[in-house]
Amino acid sequence: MERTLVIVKPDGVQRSLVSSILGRLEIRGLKLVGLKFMRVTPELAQRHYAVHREKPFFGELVAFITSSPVAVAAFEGPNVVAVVRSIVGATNPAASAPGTIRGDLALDVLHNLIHASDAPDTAQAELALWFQPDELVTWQRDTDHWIAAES
Ligand code: D4T
Repeated sequence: MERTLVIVKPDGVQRSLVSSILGRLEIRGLKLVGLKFMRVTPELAQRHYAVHREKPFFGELVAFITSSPVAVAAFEGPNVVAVVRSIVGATNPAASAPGTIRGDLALDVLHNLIHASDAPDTAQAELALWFQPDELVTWQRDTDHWIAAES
């Protein structure tokens, strides 16, 4: 079963939107398999955003994600990477569809509330970066078979 990494960024935490944001993923039927609340070190931020190292916004991205605590979650489900990305909406909230997290709750590309892995292989690498193996919990949810045939 596929897993993905979700981070409620500092703006989501400061705006008291952690439960609203993670709740949208939970009520879709996705299964929570990891959850923690933490401050992000500059080293972790730089590793997480390494693909953006040459971009002009890299410095403010690292400063932003380290500016205040974040809530980090791992979700599991069929096609979870694509499903979560569709719930999150386009990177720039100005282009995010209404009904998506960013389309409903955000206005600015830096303050776009949430990170979600963009492909299954990046999800695996990001989960390994943000969680120790024993922080990810494999468990049987009693409602699984009511949500997806392959659960
Ligand atoms: P994340 O990685 O936060 O889930 O966002 P996306 O996957 O949707 O978008 P991304 O990797 O292209 O961008 C990472 C992060 O950088 C911020 N950003 C992006 C920014 O501040 N200015 C910009 O011009 C862009 C393109 C927003 C998300």
